[in-house]
Amino acid sequence: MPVKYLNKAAEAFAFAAAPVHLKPLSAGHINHTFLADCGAGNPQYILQRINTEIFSHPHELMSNIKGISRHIAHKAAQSGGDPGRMARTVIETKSGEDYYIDPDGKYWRAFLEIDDVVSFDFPDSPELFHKSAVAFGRFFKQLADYPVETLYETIPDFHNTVRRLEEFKQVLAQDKMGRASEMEPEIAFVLSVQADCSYITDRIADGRIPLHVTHNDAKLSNILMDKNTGEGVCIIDLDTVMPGSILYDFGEAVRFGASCAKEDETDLDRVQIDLAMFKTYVRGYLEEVWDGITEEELRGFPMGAYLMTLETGIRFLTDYLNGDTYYQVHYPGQNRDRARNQLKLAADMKEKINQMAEIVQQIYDTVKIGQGPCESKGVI
Ligand code: GN1
Ligand code: MG
Repeated sequence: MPVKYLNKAAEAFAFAAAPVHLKPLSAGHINHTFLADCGAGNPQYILQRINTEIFSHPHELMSNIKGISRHIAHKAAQSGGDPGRMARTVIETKSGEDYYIDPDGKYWRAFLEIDDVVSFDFPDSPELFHKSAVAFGRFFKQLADYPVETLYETIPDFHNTVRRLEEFKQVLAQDKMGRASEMEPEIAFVLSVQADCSYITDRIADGRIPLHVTHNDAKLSNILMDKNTGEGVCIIDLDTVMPGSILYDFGEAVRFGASCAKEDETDLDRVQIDLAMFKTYVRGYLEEVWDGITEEELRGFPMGAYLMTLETGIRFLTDYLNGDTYYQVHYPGQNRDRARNQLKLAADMKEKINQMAEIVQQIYDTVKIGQGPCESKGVI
């Protein structure tokens, strides 16, 4: 379906030249995204219509994104990197605003497109996945001294798994689409593991787990990687950067990238945690963050992976029961398939949680002995 006012929005931004082509990009379940091609010799831009049903305060959203992007650009410059590639550049409208409001009241924004990068929906190799872990580890470190209290909570309780469970129960009680009978095994699974949901929230509440600046949607597909070297260049999709736990980011990355199958795979026999890939991610991530985390956080890594997967499964299931009002679906039943996939993965992680814990501890000890990256120190 054509997106209304796309051309008008494209005209509103201070691009180097008028776009000659606006290409829809399929990435993401939430916003509508386009690549604005401004012709040979000119930069390209990302033009996005913000989903204000979900992000109801776009000015706060843009304030967060500008703040952290400037911070990352500064850190990149300090370490001799190219800030224009390593941080998101927000493009203002011709009248100097961070966003354009179309005649229907919809909000649009634009970013400079970064050249010679690719992103992946699935890690083709352990090397790639390792690089993605390093990229997210760096992101965490770069923002470690960012004033967390200045960030707006763009979606309150975003990773509050207990709240997500409550919402699920409310929607289930209504069963307004009559879909609950079709999802009985999945519903039974969620109800059987509900006591697990408070693992992170309890620890945040009593101070055992600290809040940091976290990405909160730290999946592989949200990293732009250099086409030639494969190194992580820039972390994107900064809408949910908020105060959060490192377990959210570690968990999201594992949920998405350490599964044997993609998030929408319908052959559930293929959906399970790949412990070798899990180990790869743990290694890359700990090589960066090992000296900036507490013992309690380290111990929580396997639960973080399991809970982010369970939470995502609960969210897809809730949306399916509720008539697909949150996530964009490309075919009827996609949220049902996504829910089955994620809940199967969560069940598999729960079974393997002790093995995951052993891997985390072993890698931590190894990284600590080597005081950083394992390979360069000859440790692994
Ligand atoms: C959504 O923006 P996108 O499509 O990358 C969602 C994440 C989910 C993810 C599932 C704001 O991410 O929380 O983990 O789908 N983002 C929002 O792939 O709800
Ligand atoms: Mg997102």
